[in-house]
Amino acid sequence: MTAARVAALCGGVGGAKLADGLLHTLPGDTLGVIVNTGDDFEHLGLHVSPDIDTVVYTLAGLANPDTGWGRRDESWSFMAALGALGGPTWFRLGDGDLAMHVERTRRLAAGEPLSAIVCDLARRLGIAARIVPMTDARLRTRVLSDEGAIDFQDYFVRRQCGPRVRGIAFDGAPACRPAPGVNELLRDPALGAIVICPSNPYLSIDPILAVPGLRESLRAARVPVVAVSPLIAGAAVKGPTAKIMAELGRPIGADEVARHYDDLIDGFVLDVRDAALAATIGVPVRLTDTLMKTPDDRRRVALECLRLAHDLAHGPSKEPSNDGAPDPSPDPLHDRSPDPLPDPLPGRSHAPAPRPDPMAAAAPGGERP
Ligand code: FO1
Repeated sequence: MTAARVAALCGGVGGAKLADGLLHTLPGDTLGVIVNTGDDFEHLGLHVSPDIDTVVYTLAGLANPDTGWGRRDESWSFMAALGALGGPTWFRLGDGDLAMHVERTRRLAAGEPLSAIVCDLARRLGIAARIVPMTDARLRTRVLSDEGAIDFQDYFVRRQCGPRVRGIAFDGAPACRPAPGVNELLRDPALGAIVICPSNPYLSIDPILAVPGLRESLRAARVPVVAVSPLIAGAAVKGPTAKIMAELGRPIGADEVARHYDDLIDGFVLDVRDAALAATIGVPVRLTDTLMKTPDDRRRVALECLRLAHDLAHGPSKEPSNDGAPDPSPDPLHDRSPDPLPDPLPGRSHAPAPRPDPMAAAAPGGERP
């Protein structure tokens, strides 16, 4: 069987953990990660790309295990010195992390596109996956709150997600194009699956989908698109997903997240604690413990995504899910009732044409071959 490529759409901490699980489950250089840059901002004269850096540090094994963002074994001399001078310290840049922002800013000022810089820095840090910013252009997420429009990092870090959210805007989106590499990943003939990581759907995945053409590329992909729930029993593992759902007047639950991706996904990975919701989700569901505390957890969730994608493309595999629960979708390709997609994409998910198998050469629970 061909070892298929997998493309993942990813935000910060939670998404990066699954990307790491995929990296350590898939063979060789078969993973591509399309990352949100709506959180990027200019701070202290530097271009900061928080989600890109979280993914880079996580896949390089350099991430701070306590925060999920920034670098492990970090020192904070710069922040202390800046604070002593009366400079802004609400957004903490560690000494090692600072090098990333300085170097990226230098290369951007010299005219290199963000995608080329990220690709090179990831290679230098020994990352086998392809990490691609969603766009090289300027798209900025802004939170429309009861206190007015707030820049993303002001909302998320400085205001600790306090203001009540009325809506979310993606400034600059209409003028953006997908970065080089994005469409190549999504249209790769060797692609076997697309995974939407358990990132905040409104703040982290929607900005990616707001890049013109990207949603259409996803819908046109002739491979299964599977999403992983960022909610467990109505609560986010980290971050304000549930709070934002409440403030936007949406029901709070994993089933609502699946509905949010309604026109895009062919399958959904749901936490075992939410098993009762499975019947209300309009696409085949795979149950597992989605909490990713350890590297094994990351690989387990990754494997469940790949198994679901495999089943969607080729029919159910014989392997049981890790939680031992019966497969809730014994024949997912013929079990979509009612079909949530008008299926504008003839052949998608149901295409008889052989596809690369995302399970081929996956390393269940083991190290990368
Ligand atoms: N998040 C915080 O909550 N506080 C910080 O001081 C902070 C600094 C920071 C520095 C570099 C970086 O790449 C990320 C950083 N983050 C910080 C995380 C980040 O701003 C958010 O988690 C994401 O934008 C949301 O995904």
